[in-house]
Amino acid sequence: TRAEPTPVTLIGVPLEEGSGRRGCVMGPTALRIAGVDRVLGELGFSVTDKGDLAPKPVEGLEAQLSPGCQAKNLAAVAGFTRAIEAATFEAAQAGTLPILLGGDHALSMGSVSGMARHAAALGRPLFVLWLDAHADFNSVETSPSGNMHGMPVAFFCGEAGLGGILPEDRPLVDPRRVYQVGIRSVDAREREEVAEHGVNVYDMRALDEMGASAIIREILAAVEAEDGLLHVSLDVDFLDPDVAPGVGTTVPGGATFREAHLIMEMLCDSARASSLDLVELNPFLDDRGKSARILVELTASLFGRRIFDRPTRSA
Ligand code: 4U7
Ligand code: MN
Ligand code: MN
Ligand code: MN
Repeated sequence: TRAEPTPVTLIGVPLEEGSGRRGCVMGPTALRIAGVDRVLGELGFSVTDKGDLAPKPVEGLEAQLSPGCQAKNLAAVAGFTRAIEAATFEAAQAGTLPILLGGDHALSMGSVSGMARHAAALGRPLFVLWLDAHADFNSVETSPSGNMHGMPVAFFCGEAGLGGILPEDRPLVDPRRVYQVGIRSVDAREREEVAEHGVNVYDMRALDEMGASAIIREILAAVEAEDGLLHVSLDVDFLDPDVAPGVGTTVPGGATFREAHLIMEMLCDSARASSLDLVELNPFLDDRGKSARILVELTASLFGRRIFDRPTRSA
């Protein structure tokens, strides 16, 4: 638990061009209506809402793609990536904890890259906890869809084949510091890349066999061992579609609310989370605001709401 809580910066990202369908552009508004700023305020945090980001103008990137490679809506996603990277870096440098209100998962190209630059400035390693049904490790070469929300992990590890969006000397994330939980849909070539680069995958079977608490303890031990920063990226489809239907890429057999809730409580106890993405919420597909409300509940747990106080467990 923190003595003086770190102020929080909300950054809205009305991005849907990275996904294959419309609707994620409404995500930031739905999260605000569900009360993300209000619950954080009630928990004692000072909250600054930067409003919704506008993309920076980008030209000429398409020309760099080799034949047979695809990245749909590259200019739009690239423009957002530059704006998100800068806004996330600035919020972190100002001593606040950035929360990205998505928007599709392509936004993590920018948020994680911004946090990687912040961590590099501190001389500390950045770890990423990726809560998702998907590995999001496709490149412009391996992607079966061309949708860029399937590429962010490869991007911030420097493996997406997407040059020219951010400076070539940007700090990358070491794939061995990426921890994925809830994975249950991986493409054939993506699978090889994930293994080759040493991404740590706790798939749905691992979650069933080990339980959330053993998994999170292992991950936190790795982060603590290197005194790392920890970026948490929460894709709505990490959750089972019965729990959170407001997402375009539902995959059956996802995490329960209780598993997700426990993960957030344990992360809160560790006080390690440096930044958070809430992504892939598609309010157009949601059931009466259910998924937006669940994301806000999970955020509240990550920031200290608890059922009863208890002695702090050792990590
Ligand atoms: B999400 C997919 F082919 N792998 O690349 C792709 F199955 O951010 C899905 O995790 C990506 O929701 C899903 O298009 C991206 C597909
Ligand atoms: Mn994702
Ligand atoms: Mn996903
Ligand atoms: Mn490779």
